[in-house]
Amino acid sequence: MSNEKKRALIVVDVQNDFCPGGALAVPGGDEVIAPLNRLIEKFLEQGDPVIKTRDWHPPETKHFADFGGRWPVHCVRDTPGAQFHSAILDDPRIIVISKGLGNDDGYSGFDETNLVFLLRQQGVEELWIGGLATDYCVKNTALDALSEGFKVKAISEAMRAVDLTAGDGDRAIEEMRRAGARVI
Ligand code: VGL
Ligand code: ZN
Repeated sequence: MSNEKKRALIVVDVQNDFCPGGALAVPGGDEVIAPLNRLIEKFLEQGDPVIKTRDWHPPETKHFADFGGRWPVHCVRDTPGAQFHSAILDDPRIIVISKGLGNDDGYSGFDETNLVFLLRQQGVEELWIGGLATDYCVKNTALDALSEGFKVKAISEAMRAVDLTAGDGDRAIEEMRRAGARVI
């Protein structure tokens, strides 16, 4: 047995609506695809779990500005905007976690999902995290992972920020680092 920690890759919300042309396009959002695809291949090759999260909202939710929230309508379940970007690798071994199913923001992949159960069941200790967007779902997923006791590697080249306020992405990375993530 090697003494390496059992690891998993979390690919956060690489969906059409967060990529250029989408309803809530993250600047350079599609640039995360190439580095994430390389990692997906590597993890699958080594038999390590790969998890994709997806924002999967109902048509009416307080998450959307129309109903009192902050965001334009995006990633409504079962619509083209909620589909994974066609260039991000697909594979039957990849586990999909849907989040944001109700009235809450549901930024974190751990929020009202079975992600923690699934990771513990597989003996995972370390999470590699990238995707969209740095300042919301990536950050909240990383912070929850740290609170749950996982080691976290935040893959900076494989994430992009909404940056509603300039510098939000950089501040999010700093926050993840301060909470104990290794930024790589
Ligand atoms: C996200 C804003 C709204 C994200 C989701 O995936 O980071 N951001 N919903
Ligand atoms: Zn959302």
